[in-house]
Amino acid sequence: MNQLTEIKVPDIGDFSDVPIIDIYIKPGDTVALDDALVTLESDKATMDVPATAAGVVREVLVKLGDRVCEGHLLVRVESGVSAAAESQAAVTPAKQDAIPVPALAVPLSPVLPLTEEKDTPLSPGGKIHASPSVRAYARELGADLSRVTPSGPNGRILKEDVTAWIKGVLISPSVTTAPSGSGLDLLPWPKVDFAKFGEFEVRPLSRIQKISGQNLARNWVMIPAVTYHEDADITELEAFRVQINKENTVGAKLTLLAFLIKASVRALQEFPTFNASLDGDSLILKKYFHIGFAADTPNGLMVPVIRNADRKGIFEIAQETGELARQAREGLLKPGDMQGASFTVSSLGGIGGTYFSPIINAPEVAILGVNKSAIKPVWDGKAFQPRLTLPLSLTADHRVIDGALATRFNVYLAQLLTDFRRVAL
Ligand code: CAO
Repeated sequence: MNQLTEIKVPDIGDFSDVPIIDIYIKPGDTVALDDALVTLESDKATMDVPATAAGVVREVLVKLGDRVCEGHLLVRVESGVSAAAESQAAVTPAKQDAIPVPALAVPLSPVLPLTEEKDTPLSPGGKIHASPSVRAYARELGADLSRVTPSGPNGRILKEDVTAWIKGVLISPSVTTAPSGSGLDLLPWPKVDFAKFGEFEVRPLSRIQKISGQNLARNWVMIPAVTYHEDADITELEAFRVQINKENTVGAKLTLLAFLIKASVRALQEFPTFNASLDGDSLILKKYFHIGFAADTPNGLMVPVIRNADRKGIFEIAQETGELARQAREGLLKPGDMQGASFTVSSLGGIGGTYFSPIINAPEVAILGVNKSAIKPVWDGKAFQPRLTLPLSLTADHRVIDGALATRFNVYLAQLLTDFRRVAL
């Protein structure tokens, strides 16, 4: 049976009255679930609005340049008229509808094949049409806008054009000026006919996996990051945590994560360069302490943020992490819940592991990874003592934080966790 679905601007966090800078569909087009319909652009980010239903576009109720807010009607889509669209809708889990639109748009343009002419500016001396946020993005990636092919209206360069250009540079050996063998002349991604080797199934990545994958890949490639390890003796802290949880039967359960966030804030106050972002030749030192924490969800990794963690007690932080982790698992987080972090804690302690190398969440400059605590023999000068030992893995951006500073931070953090009274000093 045919059904007409109205697709509106979803929750877009703190943004309102944002212009539509691109429209990808027209009446009669067939769209699949999650296809980008329009792009909105605030002064901070571009956002794609995805199709929440598959089918045929019946009406497009906006035009380029219109300014919209949450709830603004964009498109009417009729489902059940296209076999292709129907089958797509059938295989895509309805849960996807509940996933909030990410703060950063998914690049939509295909990777531009680089040709020899790409070395010649596309607009030599000419005017480049790009918004301030696209210019900032290009600056951050080192992209020369005069070489980027615009795909927006009136020759406007969109964020995805910059991404596509950078991707093209990365995959094209012909444009690198580095000598062969320097490590930058990358081979193309291997294409394998898996059927030749056995049975397999194809499972599309979730929307969150696709978005976080792009962010992780950029951060991995662009940040010269080093991971530093330290062991913290948390024997007393764990005994304290267990005792408090026994005494407290009504409030939120205290997990180690809440103590880690509180101790991290104290360490950030002591070492302000860890609570910073690089901006060209300057360092932005933040006076606020918003701490992101990685949450494992069925749809992929999400990083909700505890705001002003310096002004919150351990119980409040524990209650908030529990609530935000629940919302993350149920796909209920809003974009605003995941924005503005100044430092991130990624705790795998409930699962296990010894050490790992977390990837920095740009534009932050450091991230703390934590694995499972274990009793280890520690020499006290006379004998080995069984001590509960927590493995810490701090990844830091070497452009901002060198090894000596990172190790000082780790040692300090371990001291705080060993004797939590120090947090109050
Ligand atoms: N060592 C030993 N035990 C630990 C521990 C640690 N470091 N951290 C947590 N635990 C224990 C908890 O005490 C709890 O035990 P009890 O049920 O007996 O009290 C159990 O492990 C489960 O804890 P939890 O993981 O549910 O709770 P949390 O507050 O520690 O973590 C959250 C919450 C959201 C961080 C976690 O559920 C999660 O999603 N972790 C994965 C994060 C991730 O994927 N990181 C990798 C990102 S890629 O860089």
